[in-house]
Amino acid sequence: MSLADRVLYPDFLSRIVTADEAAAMIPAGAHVGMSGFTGAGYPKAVPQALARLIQQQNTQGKPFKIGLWTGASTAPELDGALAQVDGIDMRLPYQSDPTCRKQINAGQMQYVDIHLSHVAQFVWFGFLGKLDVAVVEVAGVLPDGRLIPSSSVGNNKTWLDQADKIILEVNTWHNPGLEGMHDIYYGTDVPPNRRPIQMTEPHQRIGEPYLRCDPSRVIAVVKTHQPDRNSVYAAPDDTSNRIAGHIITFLQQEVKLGRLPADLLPLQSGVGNIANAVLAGLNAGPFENLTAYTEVLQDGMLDMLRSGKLASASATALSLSPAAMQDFNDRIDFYKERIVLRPQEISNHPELIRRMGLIAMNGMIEADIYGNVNSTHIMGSAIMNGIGGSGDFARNAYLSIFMTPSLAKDGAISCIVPMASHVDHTEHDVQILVTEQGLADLRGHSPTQRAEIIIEKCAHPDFRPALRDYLARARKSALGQHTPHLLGEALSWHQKYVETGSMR
Ligand code: 0RQ
Repeated sequence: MSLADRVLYPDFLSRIVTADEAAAMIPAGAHVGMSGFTGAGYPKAVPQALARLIQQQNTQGKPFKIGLWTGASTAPELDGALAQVDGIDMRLPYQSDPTCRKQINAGQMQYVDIHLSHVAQFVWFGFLGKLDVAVVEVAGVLPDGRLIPSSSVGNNKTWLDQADKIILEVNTWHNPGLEGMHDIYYGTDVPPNRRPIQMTEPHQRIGEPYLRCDPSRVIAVVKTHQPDRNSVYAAPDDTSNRIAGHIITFLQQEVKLGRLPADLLPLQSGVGNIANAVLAGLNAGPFENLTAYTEVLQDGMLDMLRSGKLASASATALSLSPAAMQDFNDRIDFYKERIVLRPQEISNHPELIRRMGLIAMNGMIEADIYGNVNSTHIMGSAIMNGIGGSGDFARNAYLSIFMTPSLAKDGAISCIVPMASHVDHTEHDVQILVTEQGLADLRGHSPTQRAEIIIEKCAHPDFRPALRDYLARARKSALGQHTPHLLGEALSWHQKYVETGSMR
């Protein structure tokens, strides 16, 4: 399909340029808002052209860096390409790229890890400074200049509204059938002008299918024809199946107790292999007519939509394997009736999450015996990915579940530790912890009661004696007995790992 079939706004035809020409319009030091969320809907040609330009400038001794803002993680063509040429000064709000991660952890790139629902409002409030350029991938342009979003929405509405200059990447690889799947809400405002968001059901449409765009700020239109990153998920293994099993048994009990309806409440499922495996478990499980109000649609969600277990799903982005992407394209009309893609400020909105009463299920790196959860840092100092939307959901959900295998790195690390080496979700936001060993229901329990439950239900048997011993000694000698800790020892497991490569 040619670009002229996708760009129906006549004025834009004269603004079609190569990716290199478009990249040359981005000045050094600019704040650049790019589309992209969990490897979907990110610009592909312009960032790579910008990386080439930056490399050229660097070899001439002219350092060139940008501030890079996105929806969430992107892909090697964006984060990877720009990080490899040392072209990112400041990155926000979420990344999962190996080169970025390396640079951040080497102290060579500044990284501001922000709740994903906060990004748009931070920009309107002016907390992040002025947005100079938006580079946004779209699936097409309507005759009146409005834009058909592609495989993610993320912060694109905000970038288009706020940026001085706009570069559009029109990706002809995307299925034209995407048109109509999105719901872009234009009713948000800044305090004191905020009004309630009138949504009560996950599948409800409250906006319009297109992104608005002031054509006078569009400085370039670039063609791409490339698929998204589309990474493969690991097949569920014994550990993830056991985690899924514990969650399903727990949800069944909650239904029996009358604390959940038979078709549950809208599901939110985080990123990663474990989260995807839990969806596979739910697909084989007893619940029917489920809904999802989540951030990312993974393979597992498509499987559930096809089987009919899931009636509908709302998200801000797709994050599919190549096979699932193919299926999505083959049955786009089926999926379009059941999927709504929204801006991340709406998919992750605390007001809506609280009102609809979500069941939030997110991965974690470690939890401590009192239920504080670390989702982002290895050994308290090295970033893994970022908090993403996990905090938006965990604090406001009806049920907030965190899950992990009980061991990491071939058993060298216990994911249940005396004190978390970094805290993203405090004990107040964590209701349920799950490992393959079992499920700890922490609701209504004091810190010491929680510690006993977490150690017995979630810790690996190899590490239980040492955790019991720590708790027992802390109960004898800690300054306070509300949350007893041995301060000189609380992080010694991490220190031992740093020094010896094992917590054992
Ligand atoms: O590293 O691949 O180098 O071995 O962490 O761990 O077990 O593969 O788990 O893919 O589910 O990711 C928390 C990172 C889990 C993810 C996290 C190492 C482990 C491996 C990954 P290797 P697994 P998952 C909405 C929700 C924050 C954002 C979020 C995440 C790697 O879920 O980024 O929730 N969450 N967003 O070896 C040292 C430990 C470890 C450890 C695991 N205790 N110590 N290393 N690892 N536990 C979506 C968005 O917001 C976009």
